[in-house]
Amino acid sequence: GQVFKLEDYRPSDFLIPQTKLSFHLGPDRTTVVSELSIERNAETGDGEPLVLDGDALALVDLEIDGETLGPNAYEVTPEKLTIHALPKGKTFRLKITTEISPSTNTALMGLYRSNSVYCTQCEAEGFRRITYFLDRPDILSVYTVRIEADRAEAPLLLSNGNPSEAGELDGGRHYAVWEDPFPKPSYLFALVAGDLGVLKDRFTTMSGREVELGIYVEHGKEQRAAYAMDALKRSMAWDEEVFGREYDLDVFNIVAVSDFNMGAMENKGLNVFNDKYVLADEDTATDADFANIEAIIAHEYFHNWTGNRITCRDWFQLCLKEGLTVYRDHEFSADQRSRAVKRIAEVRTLKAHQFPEDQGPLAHPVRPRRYREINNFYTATVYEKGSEIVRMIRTILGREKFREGMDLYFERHDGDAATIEDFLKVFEDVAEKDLSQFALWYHQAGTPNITVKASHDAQRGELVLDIEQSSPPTPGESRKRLMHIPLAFGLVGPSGEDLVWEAADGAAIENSIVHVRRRKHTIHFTGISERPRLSLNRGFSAPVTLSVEEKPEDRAFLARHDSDLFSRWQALNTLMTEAIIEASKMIRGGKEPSFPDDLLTLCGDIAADGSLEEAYRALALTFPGEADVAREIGSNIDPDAILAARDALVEAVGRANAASFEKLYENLSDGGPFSPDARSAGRRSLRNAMLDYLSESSGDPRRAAAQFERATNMTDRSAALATLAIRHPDTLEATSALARFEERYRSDPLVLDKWFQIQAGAPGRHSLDTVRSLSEHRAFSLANPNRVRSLVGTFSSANQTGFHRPDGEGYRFFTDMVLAVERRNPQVAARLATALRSWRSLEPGRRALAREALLRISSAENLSPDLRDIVERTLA
Ligand code: HT7
Ligand code: ZN
Repeated sequence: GQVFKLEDYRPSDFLIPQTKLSFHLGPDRTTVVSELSIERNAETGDGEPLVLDGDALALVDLEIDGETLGPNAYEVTPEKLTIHALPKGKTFRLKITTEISPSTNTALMGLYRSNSVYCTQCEAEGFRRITYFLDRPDILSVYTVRIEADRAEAPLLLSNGNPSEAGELDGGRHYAVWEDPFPKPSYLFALVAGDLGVLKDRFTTMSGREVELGIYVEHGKEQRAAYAMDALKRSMAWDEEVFGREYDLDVFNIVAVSDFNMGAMENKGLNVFNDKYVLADEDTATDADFANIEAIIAHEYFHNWTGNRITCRDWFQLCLKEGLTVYRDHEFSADQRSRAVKRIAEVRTLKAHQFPEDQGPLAHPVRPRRYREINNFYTATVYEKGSEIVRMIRTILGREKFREGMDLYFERHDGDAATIEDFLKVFEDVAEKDLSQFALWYHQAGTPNITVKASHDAQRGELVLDIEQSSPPTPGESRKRLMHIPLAFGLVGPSGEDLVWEAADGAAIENSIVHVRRRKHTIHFTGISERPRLSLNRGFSAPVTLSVEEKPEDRAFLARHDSDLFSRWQALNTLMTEAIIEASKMIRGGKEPSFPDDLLTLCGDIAADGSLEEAYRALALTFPGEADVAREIGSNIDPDAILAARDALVEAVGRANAASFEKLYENLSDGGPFSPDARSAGRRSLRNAMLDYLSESSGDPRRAAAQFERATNMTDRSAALATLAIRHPDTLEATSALARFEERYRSDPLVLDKWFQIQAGAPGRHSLDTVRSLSEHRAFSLANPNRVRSLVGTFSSANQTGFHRPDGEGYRFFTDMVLAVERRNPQVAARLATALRSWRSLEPGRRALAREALLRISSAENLSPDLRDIVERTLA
C-alpha cells in the first residue's frame, strides 16, 4: 500500500471556495449532485490536471461551466476523477453527479443507514465515498446542502449550519436546505435524515445570542437525552468562562445513532454520536456511562473552536485538534467533578492504553511522520499523550500565560488549517520562551524514563538528587534526543509536611518543578536536616516512567501523608503492583502467595479514611489490572499467575479488613432518590468496591445476589452482576442473575451490551466456551460495532487469562472474529486487532501462538489496508 509522508505535503493546486450539494435520498440508490466553484491556487503552478478523490464511487454525469464533458476530457475510476481539459480562466464551475447505496454501506464511512436513519461519517476520508472532491482538510469551503427524501421515511432532514428553506414535493417527498456560513473541510460535512424523536432546549450565549439546541434520538427515548442536554449547556457555559469561546450558529444539533465506528463526531453544528454516549437514565446507565457522556458531549462541543474554526492542515496534524480538545474536556470534567479523582482516572487510562502503545510495535510520535492508513492513527498516543503535552505547556507557562497563548492561537489562526508549529509558536511568542526542545514531545515516540538517586547527609543538612533521563528506542527511531521534562516534586518531612528548601542548580528548578533538559542533573538541596521522602512527578506532571529506589516503608508513608493526592494514590498503587508481582513469582515457583501485613492494614485505613472523598478511596482501592501488572513485569508474562496473585491480594485485603469493610458497605447504602452527581457516584463506587472485596474473601455470593435483587439503579445492579460473574462463576446465584438481567433488558441494546461485556470479561477456565456461545447468541451481530466491541473487544482486552489461554484457543476464536468483522467493517476489525500488540512480552509458549495468530490474519486473502497495516506493524 501507499505510504503518506509529512514531508510530501504540498498546498493544493486548486481551491473550492463554494460547495453546493443536492441529495436525492433512497436506501439502495442515492443520487448526489455536487456543484463546486473551483479556483486555481495562485500560490502554486498551473497547467496541472484537476485530480479529485473518490472511494467506491459511480460517476453518472460531469459538467464544466454548464457543458457536459466528453469521455476524452477526463479519466474516471471509483477512486479518482482526473480532468485534463480545464477552462483557461482562474475560476470555473464543476458539476458532478454520483450514485451511492447507503443500505449496503457496512463500513459505516460516508453515507450509510443505521436503524433506517440515513447518516454520514466523513472523518477522516469518508467524504470521498459520497462524491469526488479534494478530500483533504486544508480545502475549506462554504457549503449549501439540499436534501430531498420520502417524507414518511425521513420526516427529519438535517445538515450543517443553519436551516434556510424547506418544503413539500410531489409523490410524498419533501426537501430542506441548510447553509453553513463557516468555511469548513469536507471531513466536517454531515447529513442526517430519518424518523427520530427530539429533546429541545435553548442556550443564550455570553453576547446574548439565542441558540436552539436539539438532541435527536429514537422515538420514546427523548427523556434519556436529558443528561446529555444538561452536559451540553454546561459545556457551552464553561467554554465561554474558561476559554472565552462563544458558539457561532443559530442551532446546535446532536443525533444519536446505534451503529457507529467510534464515540462521536464533531461535524459543524451537527454532531453525530454513538448512542452509547448520549442515552442515560438511572435504570439503564452506570455512573461511568454518565461521566463518559459528560466528557464526550463536551469534547465534541469544544471541537467547534479547536478543530472546526481552527482545523488541521493535513492528517499528520491530527493531534492539533485531538490532543488539545482532550485536554479541554479533561479540564472541564475536573472542574465539574473532583480534580484529584479525575487526574488519577486520566493517568490510569493513559498508562493502560497509551503506555503499551508507546512501548510496543505500534509506537509512533504524537505527530506521526508517515502512515499507510490514517484511520489507524486515531490512537491513545495522538489523543491522550497529545493532551498530556498541552498540559505540560500549561505547567511550563503557568495558567495566565497559557490562557494568553490560547487567546493568541484563536486570534491568529481562526479560519485556518494549522499545524503543530503554529500552535507552539503562540506560546513561544506570549511567554518569550524557546520551546524547540519541548517540541520533541510531538516528534519523538516512546515513553521517556527518569531515574532518580538520592543521598542525604544529616550532618550537613544536605540532600543530593541525581536525576537522569533516557528514552528507549522505538520502531524506526533507534537514537533519541534529550527531552525537556517538567517534573513536579516535593520533599516530604517526618510529619507529612512539605519541606522548605534551597537548591543549587537553580537553573533547573522553578516553582517546585525540575526542568529536566540534560541527560543528567545533580541538584543540591540545603536546609534538610532529616532524610525526606521524595514525592516525584506530582500530579503526573510529565508522562514518563520513574525508576526510584525506594523502600516500601517510604512508599507507605507517602500513601498515608503526601499532600499531593495524586502522589498518594501513585504510592499505594506502586505498592500494590509490587506486591502482586512478588506474589505472582511465588505462584510460578509453586509456592503459596503471601503479602506484607502493612499493606493490608494500609488498604483498610485508606478505605475508612473519612477525610478523603469516597470516589478517591474507591479508586485507591481499585487494584492495578492484570494488564497493568504485566506491563510493569515487561517480559515472559504468564497471565494465569498474575490473575491468581491479584485475586489472592483481593482476598487477603478483604479478609484482613472484613469487619470494617462490612460496616462501610452497610453505611454507604443510601435509600434516597438517584442522582448522577460525582459525590453520589463516589459513594456507590466505594460501596461496590467493598462488595467485591467481601465477596472474594468470604466466597459467599449472597451479599452480591441480594444487592442485585434490591438495586434501584444500573450502577449497583451491574456491579453486583459483575461480582457474581467474576467472583462466583457457575453458582446458582450468578447464573440466575445473568438470566434475569438478559430477560429484563433483551430489547434494550445498550444495556444488553453490558450483559455481553460482563460475561466476556469474566476470567476462568470456561470463559472461552461462554464467549464462543455468546458469539452464536441471537442477539449477537457482526454489523453493530458496539456489540462486537462488547464481546470480542472486552474478551481480548479485559480477559487476559481467557484470551491468552496457553493452548492458543483464545487467539483462534479472536482471529476468526477479526476476519469476519473485517469483511464488513475494516476499521473496527483493525482496532480490535491491536489487542495483540504486546505479544512479544508473553512467555515463549503463548508468544509463539500469538505470532501464529497474527500470521494467520496477515495471510488472509484480500486483506483490507486497515488490518494489513496493523498486523504488519505488529509483526515487524
Ligand atoms: N474526530 C472524531 C474522530 C472520528 C472518527 C475517525 C475515524 C473514523 C470514524 C470516526 N468517528 C469519529 C471524534 C473525536 O475525536 O472527536
Ligand atoms: Zn476529538
